[in-house]
Amino acid sequence: MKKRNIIIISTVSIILLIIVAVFAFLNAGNVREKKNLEESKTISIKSGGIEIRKIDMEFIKSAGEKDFSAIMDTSDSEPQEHYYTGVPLKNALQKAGVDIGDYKMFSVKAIDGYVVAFNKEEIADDDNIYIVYKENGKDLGTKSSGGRGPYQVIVRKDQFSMRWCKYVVEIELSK
Ligand SMILES: Nc1nc2c(c(=O)[nH]1)N[C@H]1C(S)=C(S)[C@@H](COP(=O)(O)O)O[C@H]1N2
Ligand SMILES: [Mo]
Repeated sequence: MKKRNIIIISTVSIILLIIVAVFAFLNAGNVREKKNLEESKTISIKSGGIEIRKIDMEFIKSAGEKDFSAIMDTSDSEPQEHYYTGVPLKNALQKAGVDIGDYKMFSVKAIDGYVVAFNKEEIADDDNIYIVYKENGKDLGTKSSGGRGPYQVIVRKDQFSMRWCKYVVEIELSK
C-alpha cells in the first residue's frame, strides 16, 4: 500500500475512534444523570435542553397531595382500579414557576427512554394528569427494584394507560 493511503486510513480511523469515544462519554454522563435523579427521587425540568429547575419529593408533595383511583388497562391485564397518591402535574409545574401558557408541549421522559408528550390543553385539564409516588399507600419503588417509580405520570382519561409514564425523571418544556 502507498504510504499516502496508509496515512489517510490511519487518520480516518483515529477520527472515527475519537467520535465513538466522545459519544460513549456523553451517553455515560446521561445514564449517570438519570440514575442520580432516580436515586434522589428528583425530576429535572428542562427547557431547550437546559435544566431550569429540579424538584424533589418534598417539593412535589407540597404542591397539594391527593388520593384518587384510576383504571389501568394494559395489553396483558384486564381493566383494574388502582389507588394512587400524587399531585396534579400542572400544580407541581406551576409551583416550580412554570407558566403553562408559555409552552406548547410538555414531554414527560422516563429512565428507560419512554417519552409521553402532552399539549398545554391536556396539562391544563382538571383532574386528569397526575404525578404520583404511591400506589395503595406504598412507594412506587424503582425500575431496578421491579417497581414503577419513583414517580409515575397517570392520565385518568387515557383508556388504555399507554400514555401513563413509569420511571419519570425529566419533563422537557417546548415553546
Ligand atoms: N417508562 C415507561 N412507561 C410506560 C411504558 C413503558 O414501556 N415505559 N409502557 C406503557 C404502557 S403501553 C402501559 S399499558 C402502561 C402499564 O404498563 P405495565 O403494566 O407494564 O406497568 O405503562 C405505560 N408506561
Ligand atoms: Mo399498553
